[in-house]
Formats: sequence, C-alpha cells, structure tokens
Amino acid sequence: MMVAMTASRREETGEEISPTVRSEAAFRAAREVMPGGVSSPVRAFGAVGGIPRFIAKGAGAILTDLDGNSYTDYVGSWGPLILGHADERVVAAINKAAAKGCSFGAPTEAEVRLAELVIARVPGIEMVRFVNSGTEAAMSAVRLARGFTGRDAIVKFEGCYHGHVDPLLVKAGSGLLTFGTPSSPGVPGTATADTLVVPYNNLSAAKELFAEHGKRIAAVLVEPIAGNMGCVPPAEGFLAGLRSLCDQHGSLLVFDEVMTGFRVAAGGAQQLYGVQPDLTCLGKVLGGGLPMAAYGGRREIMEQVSPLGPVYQAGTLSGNPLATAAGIATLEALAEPDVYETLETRSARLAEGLSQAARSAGVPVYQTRVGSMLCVFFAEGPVTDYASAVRSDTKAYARFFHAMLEHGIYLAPSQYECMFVSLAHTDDLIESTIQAADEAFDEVARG
Ligand code: KE4
Repeated sequence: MMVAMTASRREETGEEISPTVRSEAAFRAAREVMPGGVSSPVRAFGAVGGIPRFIAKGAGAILTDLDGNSYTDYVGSWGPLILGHADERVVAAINKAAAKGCSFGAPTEAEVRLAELVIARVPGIEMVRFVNSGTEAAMSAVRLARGFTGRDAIVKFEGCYHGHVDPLLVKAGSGLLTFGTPSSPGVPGTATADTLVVPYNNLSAAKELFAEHGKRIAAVLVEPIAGNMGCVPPAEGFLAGLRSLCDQHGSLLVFDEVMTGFRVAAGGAQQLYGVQPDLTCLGKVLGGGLPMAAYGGRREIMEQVSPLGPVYQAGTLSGNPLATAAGIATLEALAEPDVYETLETRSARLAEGLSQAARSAGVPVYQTRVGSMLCVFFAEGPVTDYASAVRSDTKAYARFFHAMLEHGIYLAPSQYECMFVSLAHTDDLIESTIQAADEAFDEVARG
C-alpha cells in the first residue's frame, strides 16, 4: 500500500492544508493537559521530530490517523499486536467477556485457562501470576528473587529496559562493572545501590562481577534478545554462560520476555535458544493489546508469592476478564499451524529487501533480526551492545523515518526500538514496504 500524504486545499480560499492538520490540532490540545501530550514518552516523536500521528483506528496491519492518512504499521503497539489490529477473534472474545462484566476482583476460570496456556508453552514456567504491565512483571520478579534468595544485588545489562521501576532505572557508571546510578530524577541513590550494570553480551564482565559480588547477587535480569536499544541478539554462548554463572553462585536467572515472549517462538527466546531461566517476565503479546502481563517460573520459587508465601504482590485489575479473554484468543490463534513459519518467511523477506534497498542507495546500515522483531541500525556495525548501538546516526534514522512515513509506512519513532511484523502483514504489504524503502533510502542518501 503506497499512501503518499499530500496537502489538500481549502475549497473557498485555495489555501493549502497540511496533511496532518488534525493531528497537529490534537497534539496542541494534548500538550495542554498531558506532559508532552502523550501517555508514554516515546510516542511524542521526540527522537525523530515532527508531529505524532493521532490514530483514529487500526485494522490488520494498517493504521489510519485523524487526517485519514493510512500507514502500514511496524510498531504494532510496541509488540503486542502479533495478529494485527482489531483481529476479529480477539475483538469477539473481548466483546463476549465485556457483556458479562469488566472486572470482578475475584478469581475466574479464564485466568486458569490463560495460566495453563502459558505454562504449556513457556519451558521455564510451572506457575504464573498475572499483573498489568511489563514494569509490574519485572519489579515483582526482582522482589521475588530477592525474597527467595535472601540477597539484595540485581545484575542488569546496559541498554536493556525492564520498565520504569526505581531499582531498574539505572545507567552504567563510569567503570565496566559498576553499581548503577539513577537514570532519572526522583530515583534515590538508595534505590539503585544494589543494582549492578554490565555491558550486554559481555560474559567476561559478568564473570568478573560474580567473582567479586557473587554471594550478594539475588538475580541476573536480562532481555534474552535485547529490544530496547534496537534489536540486539544474544552472542553465541551468552545466555548459556549466564545460566551457568547463576548456577555456580546460587543466583536466579530472570528472562525479561515481555517483548520476546510468544513473539520469536511459541515458547519465546528461552525455547529458541534452549536456555531455561528460573523466572520469566511476560507481557505485550500475552494481552493481545490489552493490559496483561505476568511473571512465572519454577514452582518452588513461585510458591513464595503471597498469599501462599511471604513475598507480597497484588493488583486490583490483575487477571482482568477482558485482558484475559484477549490473551486467550491471541495465544489460541498463535497455536494455528505454520504461524511462526509464516512470520519467519515474511520477516526474512522484509529484512532482505530493506538491506538491499540500503545497499542500492549506498547508505551504510547494520541490520539485525530474530523472527518477526528486527531493526535497521544506521551504523557500519556490528552492533552487539549499547556502546555500539549508540554510534548509530540518529539523524539519518530520523530522515528515514519521515521518508517512510511520507510513503505510508509507520516505523518506531526512535532508532533504539524494533520493527515488528504481524500475521496481518501480507506479502503484498511487505513488497510495498520494500518499494517505499527503496525511495526512502535514496532520500536519506541525498541528505
Ligand atoms: P510496560 O510497563 O511498558 O508494559 O513494559 C515495560 C517493558 C519491560 N520489558 C521489556 C523488554 C520491554 O520492552 C518493556 C516496554 N517496552 C517499551 C518499548 N520498547 C514500551 C513502549 C513505551 O515505553 O511506551
């Protein structure tokens, strides 16, 4: 679908009207009443400039904004919409559940059904607790790991994001192995004093850390495929190396699969790479676009969670009937034959087409992909960690982003995010995306 946005003209005056006039007006109104005019920072287009498109509707792989411009969507609400927007199975399940009530604050069979689906698919999960966001999943998994081990230190990796809970809003200090310093005002140093930060894919740095602090380390928290500095796959042996370090030192290995869960394989990255964590965080696809997330893992650990155990965690809307219905419909749809093969074939074609388009235009890019999550770094590469990711030419990315938007392709408004392919991205849409990229890379090359 090639939808070039062109200005229209006022009938009476002949004055040219911007093709985003309604989004501009909505953005002005939004900034009066919400910080930055958005409910989450990345949506404000701060990293790429321009006017964020206010969305009127989504259908399949297509988003339509307030001005009637349509786009092939590769954000997919940052990962949840692996079936595409307004999938009829998901909408029907939500409508059916809503007719019976939106929230009870009491147990339901739907939660049991979704829990059984999760446990059947995710190798490392024997018991699961539902929460409302990836942030809640990660914060709860950290508290549980600390409660289970009786230790306080948490290891995370530079460039990985696990939501906005205080202990995880840290930036690497000056040295290679350093206790994190807060990355946001409002996060007290005491909150991050037990958070250790090492470079992603650097197993020797992790080994050194354990040699010095191993006895204090409750858990290693890692995105098994990093998706928040762009898409950075794990180096050969990295995840297995973390597994053995945790085993040697009595620490827990926690996979944050909020983005990769049910995305890169039915059982997530832990199934794809054959490395089993002690705890797993889930979200995004799990809710099919509704607020649904979870943490789960080995039974002996999960049995420490209240009310069964002493580690407290709660939530008014946890296991919400509408979100649970959407999650069940989504996971059941993902059990259809050849789903992951289809995602792989189409995503591989897209990646190959994007790389070819960049080469033809003479634009240096380094592309990464795992299944239906991918990224084009505007960098010579290789990109293997945060330090190499931030060498990307973000200005070139911004030009590419806007050129693609002009051609009706909606990418993440930041170099440090992923593209997501859904089952609604047909072969034709993939091909039209590649055609748009041919033109967009040429525009980038022309500067
Ligand atoms: P939420 O609290 O936003 O549901 O999940 C936090 C989170 C945890 N773990 C991983 C691996 C994640 O990717 C996320 C959230 N991802 C970002 C996109 N990179 C959400 C987009 C946003 O913040 O608006």
